[in-house]
Amino acid sequence: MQNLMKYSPIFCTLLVLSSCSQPTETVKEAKVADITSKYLAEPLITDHYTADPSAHVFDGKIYIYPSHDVESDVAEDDLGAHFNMMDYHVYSMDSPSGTITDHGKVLGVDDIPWAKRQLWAPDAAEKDGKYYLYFPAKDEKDIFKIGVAVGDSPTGPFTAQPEPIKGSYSIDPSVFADSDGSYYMYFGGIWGGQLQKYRNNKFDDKGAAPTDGLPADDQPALGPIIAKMSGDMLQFAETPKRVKILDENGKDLLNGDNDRRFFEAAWIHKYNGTYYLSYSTGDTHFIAYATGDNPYGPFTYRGVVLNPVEGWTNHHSIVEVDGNWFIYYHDTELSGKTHLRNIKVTPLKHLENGSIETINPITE
Ligand code: FUB
Repeated sequence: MQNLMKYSPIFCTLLVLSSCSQPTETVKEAKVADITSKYLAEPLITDHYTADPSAHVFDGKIYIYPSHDVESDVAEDDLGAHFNMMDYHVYSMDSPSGTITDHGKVLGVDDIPWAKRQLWAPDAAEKDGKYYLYFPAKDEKDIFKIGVAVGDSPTGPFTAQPEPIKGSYSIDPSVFADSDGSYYMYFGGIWGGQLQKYRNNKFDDKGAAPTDGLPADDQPALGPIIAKMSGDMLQFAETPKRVKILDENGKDLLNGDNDRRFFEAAWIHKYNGTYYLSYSTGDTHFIAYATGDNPYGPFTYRGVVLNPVEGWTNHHSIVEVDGNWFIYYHDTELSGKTHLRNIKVTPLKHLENGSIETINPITE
């Protein structure tokens, strides 16, 4: 039996922040590193809890689309019910070591006709001057679906479509803009993210425990799901497919290979023509990566991008800014509670042989 302590707090509370205020526009100094700290980087935002940062450069500026963590009265469970987020803020930075601006609340659960609760990790994309905010949320039946909201600016406001994306399920959408003008959504997460309840895009609920429905340990692990986006960015243009992640011998990573198999938080970036799929291994807390020669894969496991952070979850994005690469990620430095996280940024290095240098978020 795997460890069922997903989303349980690991560290005691060090500091309690107010998470209810709704600033209109606030500006904070961002600190990329502090040599007196045991952490590689410092929290970018200190007046809200933020997590799962999806960073993009739109029109020369960095925009960050994170989850907005809050304390609520929902009891903690192994499916992450206490990750009870209710809205999204958008942030921007001129450079990864510059100041960060909070553009305020851009979408709330009450603005989404089909969503009941739990606005988890979002992402955004730009096409032809329109901006698309993609987000997972639970519907009336407590089933995660993925929605989209549209705006005229990277900072919104965003208007949600009346229904979730047809054929969408599970969590952690990330939308990759390929150099040929195609857009692909990657999504999925196991345990609380419900991916194990689906086979071939069909809901097949095998039970309520986080691991019910997972393949046996000697069977291929579940992978993230990919679908090309329609021209209007509002629907899938094709039937979603499972992405395969292979080991060094060309065999599927197995479900029991917890240090390397996919759990949640898929992200794609392209470097020197190679597609890099990075993802969280969940219960073993790594951000791992695998490479392939096209968006659909298969991808071959290559190693670890980011070692475990403080807190249970590990979730990131990788972005190129003026020819340099950065990873945005989170930990629980401010709160000590795994569901009240804070986002950070640090440089990421591609090595000459195509691998990525492993980053240690805790330096002692
Ligand atoms: O923020 C809620 C969930 O925690 C995300 O969707 C997962 O990726 C994990 O970071």
